[in-house]
Amino acid sequence: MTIKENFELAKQAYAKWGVDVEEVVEKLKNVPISIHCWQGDDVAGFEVNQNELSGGIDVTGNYPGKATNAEELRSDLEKALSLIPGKHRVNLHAIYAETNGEVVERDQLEPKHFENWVNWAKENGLGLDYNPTLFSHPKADDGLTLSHPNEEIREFWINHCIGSRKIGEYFGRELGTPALTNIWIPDGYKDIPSDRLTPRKRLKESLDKIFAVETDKKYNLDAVESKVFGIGSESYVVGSHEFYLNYAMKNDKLCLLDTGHYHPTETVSNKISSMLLFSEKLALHVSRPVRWDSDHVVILDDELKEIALEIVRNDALNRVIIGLDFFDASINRVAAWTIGTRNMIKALLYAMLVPNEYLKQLQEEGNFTERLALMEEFKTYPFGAIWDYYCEKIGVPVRESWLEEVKAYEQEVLLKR
Ligand code: RNT
Ligand code: ZN
Repeated sequence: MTIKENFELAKQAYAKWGVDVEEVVEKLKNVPISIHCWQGDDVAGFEVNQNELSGGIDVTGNYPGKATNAEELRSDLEKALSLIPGKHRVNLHAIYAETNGEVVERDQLEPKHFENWVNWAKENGLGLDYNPTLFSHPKADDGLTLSHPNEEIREFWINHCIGSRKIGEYFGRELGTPALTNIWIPDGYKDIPSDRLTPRKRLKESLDKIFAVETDKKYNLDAVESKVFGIGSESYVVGSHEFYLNYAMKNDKLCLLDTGHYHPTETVSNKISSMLLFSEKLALHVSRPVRWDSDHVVILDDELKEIALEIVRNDALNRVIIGLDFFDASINRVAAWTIGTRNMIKALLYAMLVPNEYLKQLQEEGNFTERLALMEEFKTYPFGAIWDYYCEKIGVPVRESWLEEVKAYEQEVLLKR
């Protein structure tokens, strides 16, 4: 049976439940995923004076072939993008600036240092997102940045964040799609603090200064990302969930929820509906924590499907900005991007193929037997046939055939580095 024949059969199975598969496929094409550039080089960046990765995050593995400069990283991204259906975005960090061998301090970075990225994004029809980098830097060595007791250090990072928002605005203006500029800081303490309030007060003041500078919302959207703990900040993180949730609500900023940044039995899928009731937009870092915030490659697990279902069934595809955040150096990095991003898209497709309105109705009627029965049955509906058809229609490799391309790229490009 051909992919098309399989698709036709599957289409009938879904049509029985009122799901218009052709419509779903058209809709899915327009959902962008923000692909994080940092999977390609283990969050190293290309600063002239490169610092070791810090901030309580860690990349393990030494798979050969990581990108060592911006051209290599773009080439690797292009390879991955050619294997991923749809039009997407690339998420950059300040450490990916191109300064022509010149040392440029982070608070001095300007749009011109990202010109190559912007030209490349234009050529490839991509949107860009951005992040100031408040780690892997001598001024972050104390584990404190925007909440540091030393005013000079705080000022440095405040200026970096202001400059970053201007770079985000530049991306948005050039590319005709607003950039999400997301602030994540590592600030926290290894051991039990004697004062939780003062650092949070300083973080609040720093953020106020950062956002006092206006950027155009048409081009730049500001987000803040919370965390529960990091390596070396096990006992206390200044920018906790409650901190940023309140800050974002009061100051009209976006909350960014990273799926690895909550207590182990808490799920981001269960937070989305509450967030959507109180803010217009919400941002995600979809990741996969294994026992800790380990940033494993995203797989098509129950939580990923549940996140997708919450976005789709609440009609929030235009309100939830979906970004990825994982970094695995123990496998081929182009494959890591491809696997994780294809899975995110697969999860959205899966969610779009469920008769969500009918299932909602069952719940309203108190018919929990049928709700459970159908939710379980839909798990084995022929969604793979629709996925294969989608890949074929868009012109990316079907099923595992993308792997051959990654293997060839590894031989021809990655292993020669
Ligand atoms: C760290 C945060 C943050 C980083 C990236 C590199 O725990 O998740 O988003 O992973 O900014
Ligand atoms: Zn994150």
